[in-house]
Amino acid sequence: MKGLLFLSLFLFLSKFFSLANAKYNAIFSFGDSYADTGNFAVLTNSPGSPPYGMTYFGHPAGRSSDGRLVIDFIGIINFPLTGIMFCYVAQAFGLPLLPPYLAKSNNYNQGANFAVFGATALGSQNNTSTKAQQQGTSLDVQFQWFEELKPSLCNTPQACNDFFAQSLFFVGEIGGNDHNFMLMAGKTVQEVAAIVPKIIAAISAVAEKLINEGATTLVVPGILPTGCVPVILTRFPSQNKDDYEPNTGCLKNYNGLSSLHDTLLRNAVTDLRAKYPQARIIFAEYYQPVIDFLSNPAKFGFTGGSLKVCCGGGGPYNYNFSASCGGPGASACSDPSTYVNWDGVHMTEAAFKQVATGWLNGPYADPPLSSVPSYQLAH
Ligand SMILES: *[C@@H]1O[C@H](CO)[C@@H](O)[C@H](O)[C@H]1NC(C)=O
Ligand SMILES: *[C@@H]1O[C@H](CO)[C@@H](O)[C@H](O)[C@H]1NC(C)=O
Ligand SMILES: CC(=O)N[C@H]1CO[C@H](CO)[C@@H](O)[C@@H]1O
Repeated sequence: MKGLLFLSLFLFLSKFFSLANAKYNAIFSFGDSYADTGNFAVLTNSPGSPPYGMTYFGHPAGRSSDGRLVIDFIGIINFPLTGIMFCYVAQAFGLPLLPPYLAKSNNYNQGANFAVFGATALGSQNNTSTKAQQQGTSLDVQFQWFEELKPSLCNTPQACNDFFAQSLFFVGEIGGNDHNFMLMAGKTVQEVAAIVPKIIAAISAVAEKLINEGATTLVVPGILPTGCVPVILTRFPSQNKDDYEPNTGCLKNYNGLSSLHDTLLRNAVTDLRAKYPQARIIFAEYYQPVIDFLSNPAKFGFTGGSLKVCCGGGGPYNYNFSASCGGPGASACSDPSTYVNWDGVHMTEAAFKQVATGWLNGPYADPPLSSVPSYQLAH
């Protein structure tokens, strides 16, 4: 019964995403809570609290949303056969679709997720993001985990080259926490802007290391429009109407910071493409989809809430620093699929799904994933 259900779901999704050529043999993902499918849950020995996971899993499932993340949707369509099984197993046992590396599951032959809630792009050598440093989960650490895993995946340089040439790599979303932690700690937009080139250099360095390991297909996502994040809107309210974008209600100068990040990251991707012509590097966006959702929520089905969060504890954006989602004093809206934002920082499954579709078929990725030949053997 369940198997049948997921078979139909799969058939629906494959049609939906029109992915006839899904041929990657593995997915490797680096990033923060936007991509974490259970690593932080292992670190804290807890999958999270209800109502996280309420929409898809029916229980907290180590993800910062009510359901699946972008990587979950893309994972399903890229494993056409095992996707059914993964889905089924995931549903039955609360396991993630893409196994989190820290869970030390025995089999990472079809990929691993190194992303961790709270992770930053900058490592401990740069004292800007104290929270994630303490956690020891920054992007450079995640790359070390990849290196640790490698011997179990392939054992000669040629075998590794071949294996990674047929794999899909996600380098992010990462860097959003570097911005947010510094802003919340009291650094000004100008001060953070001065550190953005370092953040980009850290992301680009890991993408380059992966290419040198044999990766030929990489997705490098940008960050969210920080000025649209309910936590930032709540923490930095302005009396001046001009500080807000008229079409979205987001804070202009914080969005400017995110635009700077994305512009520099795009430039870094352009440089990598020039340096490594054999690599297909996709720049994927969170910025534009969020702006689109907020500019015209009804068009995307977000009739319940755009800037107002689904799961919160009151206040103008339903985000309350003393009553956040999963804790006392907060509760979820009745239909998360009609909201863009889940908990003040993260998106709902419904929003993630539309972002995933936009990465696969456009317009939110350059080039769209479905237009990239699924893999190319390295020489
Ligand atoms: C790193 O940052 C923390 C918190 O801002 C500060 O207390 C500490 O002195 C800093 N360490 C160095 C080496 O700058
Ligand atoms: C925020 O949460 C606290 C603790 O539950 C509550 O006392 C307060 O009224 C809430 N604020 C708003 C604006 O709802
Ligand atoms: C990862 C990263 O950005 N590291 C930098 C930290 O800061 C030092 C000194 O400014 C740089 O040399 C590193 O490249």
